[in-house]
Amino acid sequence: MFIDEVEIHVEAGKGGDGCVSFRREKYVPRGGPDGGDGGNGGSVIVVARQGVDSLSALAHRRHWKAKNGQPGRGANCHGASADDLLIRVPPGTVVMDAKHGHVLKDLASDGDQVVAARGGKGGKGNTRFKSATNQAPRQSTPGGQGEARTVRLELKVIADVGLVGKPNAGKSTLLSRLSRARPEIAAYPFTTKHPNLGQVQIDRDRSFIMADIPGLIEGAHAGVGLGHEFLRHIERAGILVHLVEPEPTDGTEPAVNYRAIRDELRQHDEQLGRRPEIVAVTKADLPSAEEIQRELAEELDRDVLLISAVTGQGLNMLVGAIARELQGDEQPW
Ligand SMILES: Nc1nc2c(ncn2[C@@H]2O[C@H](COP(=O)(O)OP(=O)(O)OP(=O)(O)O)[C@@H](O)[C@H]2O)c(=O)[nH]1
Ligand SMILES: [Mg+2]
Repeated sequence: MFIDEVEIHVEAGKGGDGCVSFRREKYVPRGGPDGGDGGNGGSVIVVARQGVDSLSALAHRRHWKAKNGQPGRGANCHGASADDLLIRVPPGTVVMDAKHGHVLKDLASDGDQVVAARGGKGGKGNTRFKSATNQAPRQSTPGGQGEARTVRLELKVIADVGLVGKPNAGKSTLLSRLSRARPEIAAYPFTTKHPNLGQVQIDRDRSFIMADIPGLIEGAHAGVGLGHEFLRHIERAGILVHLVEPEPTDGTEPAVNYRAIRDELRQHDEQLGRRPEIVAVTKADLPSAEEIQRELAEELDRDVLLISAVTGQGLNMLVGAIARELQGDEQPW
């Protein structure tokens, strides 16, 4: 399952208590204080790591507790500090305080991290309280409490380009052809149940992230089908690529399908309706594809590409058009 929102409870470790102890050795009468300090409690740290691709692993475990620091001991032994507990999340995860709603940190890139709960400091042993006037202190301090809080993690899928279209339009096939992503592909609608991301190379130094979301159907903005939950992922995409199937198996008209998706996008979010859009008729290898493309271009009075993820036809043009749009180049293609 692709999980993009979770709430977890994090609890840092308590600091170890300081120790009260006195040196007791043969031939050393009234040895001084030798109680060591407690170790620090472990903190809970949320860290963004490339390669972690969803919050799924966190959905199964609500409580995350770091270990306590060890208490100090005699002979001036300090207690060991506990290791920090690392919670690995994908880059693009926003860490929030669930109770107060404020953002602790937006972990945008690989390696970004935030202390979600700070470990308690170790207490001081009685050695620390030794002074000229008090040679045999019986004082020590307890270890500090670790912080605890509920944090909310939200993964913002950051895609440059969002693929939209009816179920079965060929979105996943296109993504698999253009990137190394391997989404499930099948000859029936609603194959894709969660967003897939892939990195598409334009040339040696330039690339963009493309998101494939579940197919949209009428009523998607109101929660029908699967795509609605994921429309918010493409809210952040700069460009939409709208795929239109030339020969829908349900016998519907390509142009009608195109309009239906446009309506869903607009009704979900007015902004989304105004996003730059590249339209492409898919499955160019099918006999009717070329004619459908011509008709659609005429009807919409705009450019419509013709592509086939199977034969590769038109894919360079599509990537070129996306690249130009990403650069903000108004040049017509
Ligand atoms: N002939 C032909 N078939 C294609 C092409 N692209 C995709 N298909 C087929 O169309 C069917 C649907 O493809 P998918 O990529 O799963 O479609 P989708 O848009 O991701 O569908 P959902 O995930 O269900 O919304 C599969 O049987 C593909 O093999 C193409 O360029 N030519
Ligand atoms: Mg799919």
